[in-house]
Amino acid sequence: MIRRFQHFINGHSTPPNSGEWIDSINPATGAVWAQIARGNKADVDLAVEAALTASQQPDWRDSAANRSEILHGIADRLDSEHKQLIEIEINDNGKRIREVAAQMAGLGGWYRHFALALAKMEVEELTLDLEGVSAHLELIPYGVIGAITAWNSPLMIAAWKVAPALAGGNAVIIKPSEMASASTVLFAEVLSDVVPDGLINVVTGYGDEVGAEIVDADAVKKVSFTGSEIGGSKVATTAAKHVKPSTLELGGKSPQIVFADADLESAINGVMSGIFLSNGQSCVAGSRLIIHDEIRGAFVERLKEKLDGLHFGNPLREDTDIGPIANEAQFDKILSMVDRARQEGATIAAGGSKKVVPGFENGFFMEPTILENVSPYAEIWRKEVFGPVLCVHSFSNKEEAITLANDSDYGLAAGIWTTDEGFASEIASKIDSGTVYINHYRSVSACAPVGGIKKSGYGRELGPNAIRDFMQEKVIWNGKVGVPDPFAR
Ligand code: TXE
Repeated sequence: MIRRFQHFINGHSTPPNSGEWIDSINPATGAVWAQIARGNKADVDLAVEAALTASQQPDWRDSAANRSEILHGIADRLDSEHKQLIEIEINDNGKRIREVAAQMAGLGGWYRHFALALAKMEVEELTLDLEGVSAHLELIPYGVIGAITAWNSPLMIAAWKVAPALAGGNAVIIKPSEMASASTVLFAEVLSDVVPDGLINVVTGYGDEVGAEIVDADAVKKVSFTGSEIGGSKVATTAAKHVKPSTLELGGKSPQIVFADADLESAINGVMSGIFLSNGQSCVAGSRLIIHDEIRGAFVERLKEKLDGLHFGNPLREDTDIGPIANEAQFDKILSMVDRARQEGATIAAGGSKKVVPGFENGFFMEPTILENVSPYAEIWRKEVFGPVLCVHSFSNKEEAITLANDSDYGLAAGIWTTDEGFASEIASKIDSGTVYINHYRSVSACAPVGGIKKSGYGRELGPNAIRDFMQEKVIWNGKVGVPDPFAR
C-alpha cells in the first residue's frame, strides 16, 4: 500500500479537491514510494482563508510574547520528533543520511533563534531633525505569506522562510516542490497540536497549478521563493501585478578561486564539499574552479584520488558517500549538459556518466564529474547545472582570476583560498557575490543574511533583518506642543 500525503490546511490533513494524486519517486530505486495531493485553486483558496483568519487573531498578530512562546514550542517539538522526518525526506530526494540527519537535528534551532530574536525586538524611537514632535516606528505583519520551496533541502529552506515569517506575526502557506513534498506535509502534521490552526498550511502540487495560485491570491501579501530562474521570474511578474513584494533565491554558478599559496589540503576539501556534497544540488554549489596554473595539474589529480575512494549506494546507509541525483528530470538535465560540454570541447578528467550501482540499477546515480578545457563561453561554464559537475579553468594573475569569477550572470557565493589574509580581503571585496567564503566553504548561520545579486535573485533570508523583512514599517508621530493656526497672520 503506497502512503499518501494530503494537504495540511487549517490544522487538518485535507484531501485534494481534484481527487488527484501525484506519484513521488524514490530516486535511489526509481520506484513510486508515495503519493502527494495534486492541489488546485480550490485548495489554495481554503488555505488562504484559513491563513487570513489565523493571521488576524489579536493574540497572534499583536502579541510578540505569545508568538515567541509558540516558536519555542515548535523548536522543542522538532528537537524531539525530527528523526521521523529524516527517512521521509531521503525517500523523496535521495540525499544521503549523514547530511539529512544533520539538517534535521538543526531544524529546531532555526525556530528557536527567531523566538529569541523576536523577544529582543523593541519599539524603535526615531531620532528626528524636527522640533515639537516625536515619532516611533511600529512593525506590522503582512498577514499571509506564500513560501515556495525547492526539493534539495525542503525543510531547511522552509525554516528560513517560516520561522521569521511566524515571528513577524504572519501566517504561512507553504508550497513544497512536487518532487519532494512529503517531509513538509509531515512537518506540519507533527506540529499540529503546537501551532494554532491556520498559521502553517501546506498545499502540495505543481508550480503552475498551486504555486502560481498562491502568488496570485489577493490575501497573500508577500512571497518568498526558492527555485529556478524561470520560476522566480514568473513569481516576481505575478507579484508585481498585485504590487506585492517577493524575495527570490535562485541559485548560481559559484566560483572557487584557489591561489598558489593556498593550504592545498584545506582547499581540496573545500572544493570537494562545495561541489560534491549533496551531489552539487545546492544553491551555493562551487561549480567553477578557478585555479592558479602552477598548481592546477596536481590539484586536479588530488581531487580525482579523493573521488576514487567514494562509496556509492543507498542514501539511507551511514557508510554511503554518494547517493542518487534527486529526480529523473534533474538527472537527465545534468547528463545532457555534460554531453553538450563535451561537444563544446571540454575534456573529462573524472566521471561524466551514469553510474550503475548494484542493487539500485534503476536509481538515478551519476559519477562525480570534473571537466577541463572548459571555455568561459561554454554553456557548462555559464549555466547552473545543479549537479556534481566541477568545471576547471586556470589563471596566471589575480586580475584574470577576478575577471573569470565575476564574468557570470549569477552572484550567490564564492570561495577564496590563500594563506595571505590581507590579499584574501582585497580579492573578497572585488568579487560580485552575496556571500564570499575565505579559506572555508558553506557556513550558514541564522545570524548571517543569505541571498544573491544579479540573476541569483534579490532580497535576503536569515540575518539580523530576517523578521523585519516579513513586517512593514509604520511611523507613529506625536505632537508635543499645540498646533499653531496655519493661516495666522
Ligand atoms: O525548479 P522550479 P525545478 C534550479 C536548478 C534546477 C532548476 C530546475 O538549476 O536544475 O532550477 O529545478 C515552484 N509559480 N534550482 O524544476 O520549477 C515549484 O513547484 C509559483 C535552484 O525544481 O523553479 C517548486 O515548488 N511556483 C534552486 C519551486 O517553484 C512555481 C533550487 C521550485 O521549482 C512556479 C531548485 C510558478 N509559475 C532548483 N513554477 C536553488 N535556488 O537553490 C514552479 N514553481
